[in-house]
Amino acid sequence: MLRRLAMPLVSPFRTSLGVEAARDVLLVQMEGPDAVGWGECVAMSEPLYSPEYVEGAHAVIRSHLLPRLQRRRGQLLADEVAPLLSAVKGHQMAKTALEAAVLDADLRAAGVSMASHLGGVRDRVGAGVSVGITATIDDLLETVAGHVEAGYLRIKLKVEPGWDVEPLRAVREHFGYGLALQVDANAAYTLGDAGHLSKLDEFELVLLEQPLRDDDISGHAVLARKLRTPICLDESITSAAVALDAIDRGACAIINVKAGRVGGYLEAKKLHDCCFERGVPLWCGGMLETGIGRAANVALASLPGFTLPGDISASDRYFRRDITEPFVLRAGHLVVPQGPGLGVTPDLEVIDEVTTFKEEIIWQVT
Ligand code: SMG
Ligand code: MG
Repeated sequence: MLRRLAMPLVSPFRTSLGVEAARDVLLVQMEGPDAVGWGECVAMSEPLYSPEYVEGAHAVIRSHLLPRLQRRRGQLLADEVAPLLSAVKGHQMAKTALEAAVLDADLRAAGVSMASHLGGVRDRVGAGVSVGITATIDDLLETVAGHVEAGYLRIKLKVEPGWDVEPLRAVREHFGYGLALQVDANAAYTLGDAGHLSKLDEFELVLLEQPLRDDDISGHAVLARKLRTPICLDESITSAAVALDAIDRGACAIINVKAGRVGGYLEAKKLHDCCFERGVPLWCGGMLETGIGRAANVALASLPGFTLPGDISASDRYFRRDITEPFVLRAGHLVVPQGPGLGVTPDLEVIDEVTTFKEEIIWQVT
């Protein structure tokens, strides 16, 4: 079954791309032979972060992806999903949701947690928080203070031209240099801004995330040589192979890993393994996930190469009421679920309350 949910956010989230006031979530609920599996599609409502968007993901799943899985006879295994879907170009987030649902169903039936299946080595993961662009510097300082008090291990500020040096100076003056601080531009700058971006070096940031356009790997390599601040790529990294190419070309020193952006948790694991081997630090990105996507991210972040705190905040950072048991911040960490599959239980009553659309798709296993 495909479901669309409308989840109000506790406060609007502004980035260089626009403002999100509610999360329009697409969920895949797959009835496996022995268990129900869940997958969350992380596409946003508009195609601004990436070319994918919720309506489009829904359409491509219904018309092009599910039929390719349904043609396969017998019980479908999670590692067959990506090869079966590979003829369809792009649509990584839609593909990821399907693979995640199949994987969750398989693992729940087998009694194995997603973390142990992927090769997790930690029972809790460090939590960072992403702070949107605020109306004033005072609002920003107040927001950051709340997150620091809550115990988040690092703060990420969204930046854009006109909202970078000044807010960073204010945060450093107020909280000092002991605070782990990084910024994310969501591709809002050009190489012509290199001189301006080098002013960020004095703030001793952990990293500068995706300053330039998604398709500009060579531009990032040029910029990286001009800055002291390490460059981290997000939007540009669409597969393990692209990640290796970007690293080899000196375009980034750190990678933000999002399964939805690379086409699945299994591809994300592959990306992890290559980067871990090369000693490239990783952290797990976020797309304002509900408990379902968050559980999968927490499992992924428990792999050994995830050495920096991720954008995996507690559920209450975004939602007053989550659709699974909430993830709670404990001494700056989230506990990795150990139960079968995602290890969290989707609350059908709550899910039904926020569901705006349901589409039953008959799964013909012959
Ligand atoms: O889940 O905490 C989260 C969101 C983290 O900032 C975050 N995500 O570019 O990394 C990113 C953004 C993408 C979503 S907002 C457009
Ligand atoms: Mg980002």
